[in-house]
Amino acid sequence: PKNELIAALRRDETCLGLWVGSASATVAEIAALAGFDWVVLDGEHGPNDITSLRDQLRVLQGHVPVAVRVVTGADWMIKQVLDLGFQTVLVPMVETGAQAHDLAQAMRYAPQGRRGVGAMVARVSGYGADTTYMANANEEVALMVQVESARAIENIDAIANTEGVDAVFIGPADLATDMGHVGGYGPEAMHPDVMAAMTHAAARIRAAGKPVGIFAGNTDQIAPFAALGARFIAVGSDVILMREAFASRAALARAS
Ligand code: 3PY
Repeated sequence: PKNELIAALRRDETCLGLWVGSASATVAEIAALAGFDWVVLDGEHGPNDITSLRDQLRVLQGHVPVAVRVVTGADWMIKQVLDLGFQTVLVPMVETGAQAHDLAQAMRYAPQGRRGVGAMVARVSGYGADTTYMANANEEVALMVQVESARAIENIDAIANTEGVDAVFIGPADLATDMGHVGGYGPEAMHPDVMAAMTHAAARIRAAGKPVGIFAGNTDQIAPFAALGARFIAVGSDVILMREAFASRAALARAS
């Protein structure tokens, strides 16, 4: 199938998404129906394994485009999520062009890369029912790399211009923390030094012709982060939203 998410980003459309880190298929199912343009399943910080990712993908597919954030860009991990049927893979903590190039190779079959063959018996091909899968896979998978350290910002041109990198995602929390503004989901991410680094990175990513992604840790950050030129914007996280809703209901009930 066509990767509708990367196609929309290449048309420069704004795509608003939800971060799902609870590793719960029920939460994923609720997210599927909530009206977002995409959902990302967080395998880096959420307590996911390959079977929890599969179960969440099953309830999301057909409703909303899904991306997965892997723990690291190791070949075996990328292979497993692609064989499950994820098309868009977000890899955290990418700091150099060489790393980005290596990840691009892991995502695609030869001659563009070195992805292992096995998808023809995996979920992504209907367990072999879709014999056309391999012919189109290299065009329909999308690699998003996350830049979230001062070193990554220094190397932004090399990373963004790497062939096979389809989008670059700025991680404000990690970037702010790496720059000495620890935490990163609140005002730390809006510190002028962090904003300057993100403004520079976003401009360079767009100059390379690649879509810019970003995570807004709270609603105050959505507009300023969009103004950087970001189009792939996570506007909330299931865990944070549930905590806020639970705490506010408990407080309201006590006050009633
Ligand atoms: C960051 O903000 O550092 C992220 O990786 C998204 O939560």
